[in-house]
Amino acid sequence: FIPRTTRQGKSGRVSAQRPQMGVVVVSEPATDFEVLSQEGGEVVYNGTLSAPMDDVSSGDTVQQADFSQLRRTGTFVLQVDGVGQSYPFRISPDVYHSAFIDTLRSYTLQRANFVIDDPLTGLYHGLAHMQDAEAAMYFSDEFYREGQTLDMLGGWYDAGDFGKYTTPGAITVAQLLLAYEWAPETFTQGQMLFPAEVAEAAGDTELPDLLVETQWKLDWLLKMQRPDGAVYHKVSGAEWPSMETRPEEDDQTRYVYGMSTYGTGMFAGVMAMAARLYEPFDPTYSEQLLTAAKDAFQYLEANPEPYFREDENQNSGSGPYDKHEDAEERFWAAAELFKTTGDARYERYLTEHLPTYFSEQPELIGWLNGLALGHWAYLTAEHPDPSLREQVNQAFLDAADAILEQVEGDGYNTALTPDQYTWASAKNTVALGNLLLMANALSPNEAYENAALDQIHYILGRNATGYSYLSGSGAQQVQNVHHRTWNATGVYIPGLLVGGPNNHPGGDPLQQALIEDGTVPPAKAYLDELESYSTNEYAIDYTAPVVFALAYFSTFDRS
Ligand code: 9MR
Repeated sequence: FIPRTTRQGKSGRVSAQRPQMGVVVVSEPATDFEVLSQEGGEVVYNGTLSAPMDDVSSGDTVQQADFSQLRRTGTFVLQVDGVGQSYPFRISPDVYHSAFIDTLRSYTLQRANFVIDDPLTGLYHGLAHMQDAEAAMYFSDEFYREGQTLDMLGGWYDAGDFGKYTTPGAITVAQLLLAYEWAPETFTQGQMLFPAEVAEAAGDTELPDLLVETQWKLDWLLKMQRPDGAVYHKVSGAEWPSMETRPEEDDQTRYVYGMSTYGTGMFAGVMAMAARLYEPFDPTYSEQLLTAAKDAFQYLEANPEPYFREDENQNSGSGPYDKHEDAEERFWAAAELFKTTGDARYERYLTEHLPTYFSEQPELIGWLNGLALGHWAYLTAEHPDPSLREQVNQAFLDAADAILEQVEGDGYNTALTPDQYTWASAKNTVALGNLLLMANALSPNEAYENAALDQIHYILGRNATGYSYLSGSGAQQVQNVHHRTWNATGVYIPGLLVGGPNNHPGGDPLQQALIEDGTVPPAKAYLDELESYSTNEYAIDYTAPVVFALAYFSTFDRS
């Protein structure tokens, strides 16, 4: 029995068009359902269940309970005689508010090289990884020799590990900035309830909190750029610290690892975007960001072949994030620079070097693919070529229609096909939903919007395991997240999206054992266990699309 969370309209009222729906897992078909107020058990709604359907990804037979007509706020339970009662769920205009703020705050709590002393969660750790001030080159290139040290202080830790990586960093900041660009009024000063150290460091800036926080990562990314414009891939230790290691205790040498052209493209994309958005607050900083973007792009222009790291095999204490092609990221870089500067030479680069990518269907935004961001930048640039714009528009809508078809045919209305329960499936679900929100902006269609909201319902618990994959939200919350700081301090950290079900866990032995005999369906291939890093780790790029979606769906008290 999985209750569906409820969305409120932008007006702050529950909108009549937004379906509220629970999913009932059945062994014997049932016909009717009731919604009861939690206090007092008063029946507030009676309805008829949809016909049973077999859900392929979960192996469940499910029926849906639509109670869109229920117009009351409060806390309720859904009941089906002979089947049981759901978890209590709330219908209220501010139902996503705390999840939204938690996801924003999660970035502050991931800061590296910073004292974290957070009165809200109780999380505390001292200054850590200060050896990043002298991160050692792992290899020699034409600029630095092996062992030479560079200042790489700053940024966020990537995940449950302490590595700092360019590509998930860039794609994360880009999605946060996109959320800001869509609805700047959603992001205010004071909303992130910064711990005192963060507020103090921010000083008397006019920036909304979100841009204070993204600047923390942007500043680090700037340090990752080589003198010739290319961008190094990561900074990390050469060994994985144990899960009991507090950040302050991890005193191993930290290294700078080799550059990639796909990362250089992502860097150019996010810097060009940031240059545009910081401009009204800080023109000098904006200029610095734009120069960095142009330098990175110039490197790509001069180096047309994809390139991925001279030290590719060095992943013994950090993630590979390997991608050996870079066309999508080149597209994003050029399109974003075209949008920010209006300079036609960037559009010319696209038509000369990447002509087929205008009509290529975008994939979900993630470190593996930046094309959707490039498409979006081109679609929203001031003077794109009308026929190329139409190609991009059509490709975007075709991708959205395919996603919508999957969502509508799925027992739990997820965007994932049965073979898409892979690493980071929970992130992928929401990111697919976000493509629908973007499509809705191009060609308004309520079905797109509702299907995007379905993905938020999915991660918050209306799914085949019943877990909310977002820590701190939902009825059955993840408890044993693969996160060193959480585990070593024992402090529950809200706002972290875990990977979710994963039917292709690679080397994760726990998860491998779970799926080995083939009886666990893909949508249930999940373990809420500390060691299950392929299903239960969090990463900054997992939560990023959730911020975008929650910014879209939340209305909160701005008074
Ligand atoms: O999110 C990443 C996923 O897409 C990859 O398939 C996986 C294996 O390479 O790595 C995931 O990222 C991890 C990274 O490599 C290291 N930090 C933790 C990340 C989340 O598990």
